[in-house]
Amino acid sequence: MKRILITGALGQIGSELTLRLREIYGNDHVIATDIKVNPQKEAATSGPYEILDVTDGNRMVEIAKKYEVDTVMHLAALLSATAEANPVFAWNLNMGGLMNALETAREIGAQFFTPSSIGAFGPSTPKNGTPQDTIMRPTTMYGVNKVAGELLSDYYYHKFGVDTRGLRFPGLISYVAPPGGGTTDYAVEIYYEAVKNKKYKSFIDKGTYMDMMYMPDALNAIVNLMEADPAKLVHRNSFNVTAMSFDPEGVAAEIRKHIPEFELSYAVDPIRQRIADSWPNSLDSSAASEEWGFKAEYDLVSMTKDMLDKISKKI
Ligand code: AKB
Repeated sequence: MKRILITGALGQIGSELTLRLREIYGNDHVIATDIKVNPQKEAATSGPYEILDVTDGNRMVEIAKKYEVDTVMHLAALLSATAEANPVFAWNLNMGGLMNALETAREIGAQFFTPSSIGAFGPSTPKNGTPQDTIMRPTTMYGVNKVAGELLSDYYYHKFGVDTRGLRFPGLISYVAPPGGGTTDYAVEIYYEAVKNKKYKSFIDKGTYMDMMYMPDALNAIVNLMEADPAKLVHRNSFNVTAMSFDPEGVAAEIRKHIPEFELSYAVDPIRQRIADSWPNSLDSSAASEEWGFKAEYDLVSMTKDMLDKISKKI
């Protein structure tokens, strides 16, 4: 049975991943950590919780040893738009945190997971059906961090034998914890605004396609990748994964099937638009399917129905 340390456990992925892993491996086997003091979230109250600033490597190792973990899942990071607004801080947090997490895994001999992103690609990457192995010359600080992170994770595998694995996540959509500071966040906001106000002003322009995935599929992908037979893995850091690709008009059209009066307008944010324009339209996730059986259950139709349903009950 795994014993897992999660950093950034109160963030968008961590809030749900912590609970999911506790269901599978037991509450005491999943150690949630985050920088927040006295949090009331379920991820902090349903099992062990420790305060951790990921730039403090000694404290990370101390917690990992205290709980005798055998797996480190490093989620704490700044997302694309926030990183673009604070590039030096983003480098220090995203790369410093990752280095500490990899060092922790190396020191205690743990398996390791960290998410990469579609942000690892750039304007010279093939835009449609973006291959697993292709040009990666991102033009954002977030993307630079993600490519460097992929390379660093592979380095720890080859150099030190750390069992590092990763996923290039698209925009993740969930009704549980809000994202913060991402370029794909519009695709979450649009559902909340549709339920609350029946209208939404998008900061991403019409015709801008990006990959997306519903959170339950993202959680399954993490669990399945970490349980995958290492002998079958040709790639490690990181696998393209996706479930759908749409632009704001596409998601609005699907919402209108449930809320016919829903109105979409635009107030494009030039910074986030520039980031989105540098990312792929749609990824090819066949390497993930072939090497460890990745398959997404939700498409735009089933996700929209579930999101609207769950948000209506929540607010
Ligand atoms: C972001 O928009 O920054 C993230 C991502 C795609 O990595 N959601």
